[in-house]
Amino acid sequence: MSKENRIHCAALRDRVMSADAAARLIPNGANVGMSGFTGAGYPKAVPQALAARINAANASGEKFRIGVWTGASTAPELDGALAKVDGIEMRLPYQSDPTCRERINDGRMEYIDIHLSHVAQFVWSGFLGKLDVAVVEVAGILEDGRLIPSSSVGNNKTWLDQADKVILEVNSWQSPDLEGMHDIYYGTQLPPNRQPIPLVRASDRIGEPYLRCAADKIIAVVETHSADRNSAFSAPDENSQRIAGHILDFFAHEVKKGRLPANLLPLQSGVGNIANAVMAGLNDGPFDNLTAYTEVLQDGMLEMIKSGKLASASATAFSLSNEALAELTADLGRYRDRIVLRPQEISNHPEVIRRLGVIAMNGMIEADIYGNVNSTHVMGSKIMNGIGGSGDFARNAYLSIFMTPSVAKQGAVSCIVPMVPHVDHTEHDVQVLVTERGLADLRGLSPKQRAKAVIENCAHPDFKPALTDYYKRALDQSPGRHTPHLLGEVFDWHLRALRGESM
Ligand code: 0RQ
Repeated sequence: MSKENRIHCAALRDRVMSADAAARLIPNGANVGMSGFTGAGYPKAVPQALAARINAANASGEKFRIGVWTGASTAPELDGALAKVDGIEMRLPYQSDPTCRERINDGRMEYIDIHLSHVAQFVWSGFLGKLDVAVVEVAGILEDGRLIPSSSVGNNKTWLDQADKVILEVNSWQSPDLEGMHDIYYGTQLPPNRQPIPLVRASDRIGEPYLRCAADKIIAVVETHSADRNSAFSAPDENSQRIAGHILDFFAHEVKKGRLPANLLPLQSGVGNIANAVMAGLNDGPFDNLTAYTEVLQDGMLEMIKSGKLASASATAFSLSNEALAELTADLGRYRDRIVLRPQEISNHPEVIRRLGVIAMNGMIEADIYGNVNSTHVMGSKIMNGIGGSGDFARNAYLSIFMTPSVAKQGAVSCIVPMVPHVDHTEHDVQVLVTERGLADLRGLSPKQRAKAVIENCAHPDFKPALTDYYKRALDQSPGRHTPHLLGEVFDWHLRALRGESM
């Protein structure tokens, strides 16, 4: 496929129109399934044209709002543009946009924050209502109408299948060499007809490289040439490096004990700078011939493929800096053999994650002394991003690791607390907690043993006395001594932090 001519299907060439014309085909109140996952492969023109249309409707006193469903987070041109004009009635399943966050926390936008692996089956089963329109970015259209996916797959297969009408954005900025990198599996079914997913190695290809869409549903094709969000990563800071160091030491210990093979197990890594620092640590570390079964492929993993440390990586999306993207594009032919992009119902599938024995590593907002983790709600009520894929992986992984600096907000807030005010990952799903202070291996420990390990290994020295004091008093006064708590004061911990009081 050439860089310029991306639409090879004659029937669809007739449906090429402007983004404004395509946006006019989306009715008020529609549920719209958009492509996009961690700032990659989202539609760039139609959402902005729609936002302009909504803005005009707002000015004339007409209320125009839609439901926005995606793979995961997108970018200012989609989430930002639509949120700014108050155009989103309901958002799901994950966002990380500052304007969306503000609207959700102000109570002006509804948000359903769900496991990313659940979205497809929720839509197939109709739990989320009817999907009216799909707006999906692709890298090209073949003569027979099959679609070359772009830099993310996310829920695109489901959107194209379930929506009544489809708008395609054909983005010539996406490399034509992406063709062949994707693996779209069409074998998933709802119970009771479900069959095993035949994926036994992280790098297996079990589907086909193209997305299918019935041509008669495609109501518009919009040509674009626009870059993905591509945000820069900061160089690993001291805390991230320390966290990475603890994790690497732990892996070495587990290999020595015979609990992990010498090339570890397929790695899953969340987004952000700590995750990237862990990858940088692994790149310089002693483990070779590694594999990844993850949802997002960041700079760190690309670097590991380049260096030869990572033999293969399976994901549903890229999330790269401009420099890493240039590196990928320059050598896509070579990277294509080592990278597979899949629908998120497969990249995050519990069956596959459990079979492969994935090592899951995700960030968190805070953990409590018993190992429950809050990944989403600051002060228990304000959404940050969402659970994303962290639950899909943590619950089903062979080894489930959560990491954070021991303090947030310039040291004012402890990320280790007596009881988390919102639980995303329960004590039963959290096996290892890591801060720059150290690592607590919670496997095989009772609640009281866990509390000691977490306070001792993970808490910041400024907060250790208060946590120890709480735990001791709880042990003495709690109505039950299995997981001791002082319920009357447990949330005062957060309220005191909010009031800026010392602990
Ligand atoms: O806010 O920038 O306003 O100061 O939370 O914190 O330290 O920059 O960490 O970028 O790694 O994000 C859990 C949010 C961590 C992320 C979370 C404040 C802190 C800052 C961000 P400011 P950092 P990170 C793969 C898997 C859920 C989804 C997931 C996340 C902001 O990892 O969204 O894992 N995870 N998906 O100041 C108050 C605390 C705080 C706190 C941090 N204890 N109290 N504020 N912050 N700790 C990806 C997908 O699924 C798509």
